[in-house]
Amino acid sequence: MIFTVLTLFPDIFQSPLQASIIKKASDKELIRFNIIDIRDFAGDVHKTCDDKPYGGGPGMVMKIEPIYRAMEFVETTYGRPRYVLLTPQGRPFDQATAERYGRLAHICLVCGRYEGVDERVIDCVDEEVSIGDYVLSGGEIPALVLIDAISRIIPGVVGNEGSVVDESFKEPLLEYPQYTRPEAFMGMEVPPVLLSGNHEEIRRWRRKEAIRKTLLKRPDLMNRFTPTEEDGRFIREIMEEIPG
Ligand code: 6GU
Repeated sequence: MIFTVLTLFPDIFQSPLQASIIKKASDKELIRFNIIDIRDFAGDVHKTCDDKPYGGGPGMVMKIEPIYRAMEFVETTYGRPRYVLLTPQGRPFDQATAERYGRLAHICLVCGRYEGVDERVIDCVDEEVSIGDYVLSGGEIPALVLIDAISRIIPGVVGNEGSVVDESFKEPLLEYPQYTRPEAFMGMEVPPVLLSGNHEEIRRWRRKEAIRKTLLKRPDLMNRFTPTEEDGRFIREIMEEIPG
């Protein structure tokens, strides 16, 4: 899969894409990055990419022309990708969206700046995405968030294929608690069931604790959860275990 990024700050992408899972995946050519500096497509000697808003008001607006020229360049080189503009006005990014993007051959992430882009850019892209309801200075960090979430869905990117399935929000539960050595640290002990070697008991414990964590920390996720008969028993047990 190809990730093209259109940005005024290509430097932001250097280290995050050269470490860990993403680095390994691009070494294996499972993913490929094409970080394009929008400024290279500015028409004037000053390489102007933003300007004052028509009608007045504070802040600067990203100009359409350099972005449009960069898109033309992308299309002559690779054909038309799916264009996604990163903006706080976009649809909230979630795991289902990551999975949909993971099936694309080529996605082009257009990084807007917080103050905004010329509205006509929005008409040129396929969709607008936000990563949450808070203010960031630009779409660069959101683009990296998408790249990470999408990459790990691509077969072969995450070493252990099983761990991808387990972490997936397909089952809208938080992960069960994990422990590793030592068995006891500063008086804090690993739950004995995990040392028992009884795989069925471990499975049941993990399932119940995943449900407990979700109920306590992210009760909103329970709306998308269809409990099995066993899950229903766990939920009732957890409710009875809560004091008061
Ligand atoms: Cl995609 N862009 C900006 N500038 N701020 C954001 C965002 C995107 N998502 C959340 N906040």
